[in-house]
Amino acid sequence: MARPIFILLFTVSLVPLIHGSGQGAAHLCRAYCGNITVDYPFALQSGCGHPSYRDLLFCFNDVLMFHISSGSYRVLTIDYAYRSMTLHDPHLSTCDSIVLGGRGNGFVVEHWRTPYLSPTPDNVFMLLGCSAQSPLFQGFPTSKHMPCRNVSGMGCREYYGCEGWTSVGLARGGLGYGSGPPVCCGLDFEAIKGVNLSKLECQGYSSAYTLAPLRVSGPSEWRYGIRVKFAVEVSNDSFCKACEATGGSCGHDVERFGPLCICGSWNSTSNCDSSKSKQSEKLAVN
Ligand SMILES: *[C@@H]1O[C@H](CO)[C@@H](O)[C@H](O)[C@H]1NC(C)=O
Ligand SMILES: *[C@@H]1O[C@H](CO)[C@@H](O)[C@H](O)[C@H]1NC(C)=O
Ligand SMILES: *[C@@H]1O[C@H](CO)[C@@H](O)[C@H](O)[C@H]1NC(C)=O
Ligand SMILES: *[C@@H]1O[C@H](CO)[C@@H](O)[C@H](O)[C@H]1NC(C)=O
Ligand SMILES: CC(=O)N[C@H]1CO[C@H](CO)[C@@H](O)[C@@H]1O
Repeated sequence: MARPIFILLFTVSLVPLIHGSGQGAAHLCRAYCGNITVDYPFALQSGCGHPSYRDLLFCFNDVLMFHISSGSYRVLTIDYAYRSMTLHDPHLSTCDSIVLGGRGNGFVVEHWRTPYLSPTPDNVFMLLGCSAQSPLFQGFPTSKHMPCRNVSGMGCREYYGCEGWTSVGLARGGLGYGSGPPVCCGLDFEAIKGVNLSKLECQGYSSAYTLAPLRVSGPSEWRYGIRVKFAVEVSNDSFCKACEATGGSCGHDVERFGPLCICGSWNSTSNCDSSKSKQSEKLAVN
């Protein structure tokens, strides 16, 4: 007689348990934009992902956009294993097309985000048409001691060989050997900490990266775009691992930015197996 009632009670109390600790919440924060997967530490939803990447990515008509203080960039790829992403700025100069006139975004990250987001050390920024008064050249009395250099085997000497120079009225080759500042100055991001074209008094820029250890022969084969690395604190990664292991999705408190494990119908500050409501559900089952 008591048996059917017991089974009924057992089943009813088991439902929220399966829902809470099952796979239901695990991918609650995962999203897709076009063919790009947006997952921890990134998110498209408020409260999801790591707080350092909040208000960073937006999806418009299946196009994933990356927004920082210098502007918006299209996200081409996100590599979660190597913690890097590649970005595209339509006004960035390539080998075929040199864009002057200061319309490019450059690359300036909000100060609070810099520990978590910066261009990779093997990404070369080539600043184009900078004035002699540019802060870049201050403190370098002769053109022999410019801060400009090659990065990962990519530099201006090769870039001067590009087809694009002819369309801006500058002859290919032989640029940068005059008395004034060079027309192109290659740098890694660490050297300048920000590519602000108006502050640096430059007319344009290019950015290229190689996918090491591949060696490419010339500037027509470099990949143009900005390669950015992202890093989250290791300590918070363990919080996230514990959260995901219990079926949750990693997020944060939208007001205080502390870590939060999103467990479906409720949130936990540790993981989805450790809340009072959860414990009471377990007691009910027993
Ligand atoms: C994603 O789509 C773009 C075009 O929309 C394509 O160029 C790219 O190769 C695709 N990437 C993957 C991983 O399918
Ligand atoms: C859980 O956290 C997310 C993100 O902060 C929030 O949007 C949601 O309302 C919270 N849910 C509950 C039940 O508190
Ligand atoms: C770039 O520099 C200019 C001039 O110093 C400044 O007004 C502007 O806010 C800077 N832009 C960014 C994105 O930091
Ligand atoms: C690097 O810079 C030097 C001197 O400007 C140049 O001769 C060389 O071709 C550049 N490229 C590489 C790949 O080293
Ligand atoms: C930036 C951030 O979210 N830091 C948090 C990492 O996790 C610890 C606790 O595990 C928090 O105290 C930090 O605020």
